[in-house]
Amino acid sequence: MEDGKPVWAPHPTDGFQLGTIVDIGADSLTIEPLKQKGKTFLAPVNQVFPAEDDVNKHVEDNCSLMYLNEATLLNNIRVRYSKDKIYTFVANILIAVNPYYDIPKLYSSETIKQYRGRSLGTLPPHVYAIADKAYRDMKVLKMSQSIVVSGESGAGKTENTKFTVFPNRYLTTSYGTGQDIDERIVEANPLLEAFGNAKTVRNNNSSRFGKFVEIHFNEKNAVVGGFVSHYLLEKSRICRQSPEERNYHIFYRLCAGASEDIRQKFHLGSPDTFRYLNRGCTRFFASKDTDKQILQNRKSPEVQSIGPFEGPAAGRPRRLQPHVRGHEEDRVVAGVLHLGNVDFEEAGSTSGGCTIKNQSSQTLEHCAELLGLEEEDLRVSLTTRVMLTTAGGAKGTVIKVPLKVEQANNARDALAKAVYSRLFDHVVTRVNQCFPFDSSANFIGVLDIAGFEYFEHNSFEQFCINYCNEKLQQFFNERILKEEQELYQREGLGVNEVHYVDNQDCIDLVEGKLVGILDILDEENRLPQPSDQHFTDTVHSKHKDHFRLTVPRKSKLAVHRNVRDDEGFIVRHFAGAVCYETKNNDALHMSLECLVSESKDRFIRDLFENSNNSKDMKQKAGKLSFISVGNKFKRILWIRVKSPGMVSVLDLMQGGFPSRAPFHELYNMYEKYMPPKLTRLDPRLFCKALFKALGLNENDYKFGLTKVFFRPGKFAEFDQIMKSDPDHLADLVKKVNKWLI
Ligand code: AOV
Ligand code: MG
Repeated sequence: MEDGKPVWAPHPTDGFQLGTIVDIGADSLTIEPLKQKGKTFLAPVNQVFPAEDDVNKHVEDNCSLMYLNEATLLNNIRVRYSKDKIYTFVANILIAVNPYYDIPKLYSSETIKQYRGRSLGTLPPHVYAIADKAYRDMKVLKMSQSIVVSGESGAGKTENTKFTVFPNRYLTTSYGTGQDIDERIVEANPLLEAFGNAKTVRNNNSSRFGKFVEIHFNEKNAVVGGFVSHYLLEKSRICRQSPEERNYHIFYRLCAGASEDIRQKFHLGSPDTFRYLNRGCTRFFASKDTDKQILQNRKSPEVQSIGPFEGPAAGRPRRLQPHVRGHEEDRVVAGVLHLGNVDFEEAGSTSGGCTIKNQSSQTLEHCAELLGLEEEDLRVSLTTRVMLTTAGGAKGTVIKVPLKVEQANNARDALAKAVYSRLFDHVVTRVNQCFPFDSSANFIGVLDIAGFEYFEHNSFEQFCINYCNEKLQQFFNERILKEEQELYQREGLGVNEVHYVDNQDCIDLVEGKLVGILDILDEENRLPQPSDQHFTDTVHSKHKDHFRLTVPRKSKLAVHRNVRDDEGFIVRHFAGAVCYETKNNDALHMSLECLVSESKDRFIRDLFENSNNSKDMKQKAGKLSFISVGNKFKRILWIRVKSPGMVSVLDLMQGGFPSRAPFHELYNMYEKYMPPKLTRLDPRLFCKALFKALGLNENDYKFGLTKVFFRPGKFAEFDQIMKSDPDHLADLVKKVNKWLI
């Protein structure tokens, strides 16, 4: 970095601030901020980055920056964002910033038309450009394509997914057949969001499940169908939310939007009257995806839009029909709410067990009625646990063990989680039944999963989500690496290797054979008496000095909550360290599971019988497994700003030639400094002559077929030489002339 040249230095709230270096220490630099002359501060050397000459200029592809680093990338995105240009490329990756308002015409049908059939890079960055690229690749390569959306909660993953695949959106609008399949794919989404999205502190419409949406095309490349796979619905939310968060939207819609008739039939009251809602936030929100419809007309179409499945007219794809009778799904949702209100107290006897508190309230009765169970059976199953005993040699004697209050609470919650998650499976199955599927040749898939997350308490759910993100990061690194290498090859650079640090060790820690955390967990479950503590101990003992794994320190929290401080482990992910608790209260007792799977109610019975076995689900099961999805990814969309993921991509690119400029652009930029003799050359030769004359180090740049590629920072160095003092330039011109002769 040169004296007096502006640099980006860390700023406590803005990320980076402009300044100049006034002194250089052993491992830190003294910076004087441009805005506060005289107020110098120290910054670590590796957190100070060279700035572009004009910090108000922006580029569509970050790779055309003279200096590509975390700070210039952020600044470029910031400048663009202030002009409502929310999309930016980094080579083939698209970065999107959430504008939190509807930018006029950004997604209009005119815009959709513009992007149709146009190559990536010919129009401003847009999610439509990625969608069209996926479509054209599918057509040319005759191979299914996938788009991966990633980013932290609230980044805009789901919205961008919708702009890509859901109706009136890019793929179905551009390449639909105009039949009602397009509309059907649209109808599916609000339904999925009603059951699988919730208000969190980060996002009023946070997706609490991952999904892979496929749009299917026939031989002629027209839209013919769709399929949705889902995974990892967050179950803990069904029973409890943080004070500022809510349960799944459907609960509130039912409480507020159901007709009087239904309210009475299902014994519904306001959200405040239900334990599964009233410990979280019970307010309604007017934003477009949460409660607007309820608040506007006190009626939610979702509540009515799926009813008993009427079966297809022969051969005809089915549609999600608004229906008038049944309300099966709503009934189950109401059943879960009433189940949550069942309370236990210590039994007066010496049994050590518990009984249902406040027996005169009709909670248990309502719950049993809605779930098609006998009240007495439900009472017994919630307060006792059936065990097989081998005592006294009498094999297989069934005994009923009374549950303590805390155990009964856990059993009740486990039942609620099982019922609701089966219901969610069913909703997805129903959605899929509405899409035709026969004539598919290829598909374009969009993967929208929950981003990396950590809370005060992290359970197995966060562990799975973060593991997924770790895999995604790895896949992404490999993909970018491959694409960079392919580009270098196309341009004839003769560079084969780009070095970077990967996260394989973290992935091995999770999925390694026998010693990986997942295998250890499986093994634990096979023991006669699995225990949280034994599992935790095994994890620690198998990975004693693993860089990625540590024992949590004794925290105040642990003391306070009466949890042993070693009941868990800390994993150092690419995106940060997360402490996972290993206590497991979720197990559904066999007796409870049997009870509901033998419900008098056919709908409930089917939930427990079919949800995992339906043919469709099985056929598609491969897609639920992350790795097989990973192997199919072809096209990448990356929605992420100022995240460890983006930084890691930059790191990766720094190993190669991250800055690039087409010959003709360089020609236009520097033509005016050069003598006519040189400017008569075609742009490629012009650049060659210039570089040769400058005597640039050949390791710092490479000539491709259409562009010059620069090592990190070298583009800017070159630019500086070109724009330096007149004497130097005259000298340079002489050199060029000499070289030309
Ligand atoms: P997420 O999917 O990335 O979070 P969403 O896609 O739900 O985030 O975006 C959150 C909210 O931001 C949306 O409800 C919109 O109000 C707004 N928004 C996002 N992108 C746009 C856009 N391009 N134009 C206008 N508004 C937008 V999470 O699912 O929490 O990880 O689990
Ligand atoms: Mg989402």
